[in-house]
Amino acid sequence: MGIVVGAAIISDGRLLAAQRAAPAELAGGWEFPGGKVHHGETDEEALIRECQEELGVVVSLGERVGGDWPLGDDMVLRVWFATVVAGTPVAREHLALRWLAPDELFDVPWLPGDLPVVRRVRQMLPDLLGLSE
Ligand code: 9L3
Ligand code: MG
Repeated sequence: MGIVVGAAIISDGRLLAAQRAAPAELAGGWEFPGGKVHHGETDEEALIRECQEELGVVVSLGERVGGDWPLGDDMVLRVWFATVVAGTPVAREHLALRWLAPDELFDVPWLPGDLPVVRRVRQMLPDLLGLSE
């Protein structure tokens, strides 16, 4: 079972969404930036590495978003909230980036595997931002 990690990066109350460039069947879909955990690294190390590689930023990880989210039959997605502690995200490997306000979270076509995670992020966001609904 492959483990894929993703970052729900929050800044100024907005969530960073990234549009995949590849492979062809996923291109154009939006995701939490991240990628596969390599042998010998922890999930958290992998996520920090992926954010550096894909976005050019250093992130600090916060609370986990739910548990293992299925990605097909052979991978699971694990997502953490994160904040940027150095740099400004740029799309090094993605087609585009967008900072989505809470009322824009579903304005992009999320990858099917990421969509339920976005719903959970939506539920957790008020607490995270110190707001009440
Ligand atoms: N994937 C799905 N949602 C995500 C991420 C980061 C990745 N938020 C899927 C796409 C690929 C696989 O996991 O099928 C590995 O991702 P990557 O290493 O190509 O980013
Ligand atoms: Mg990736």
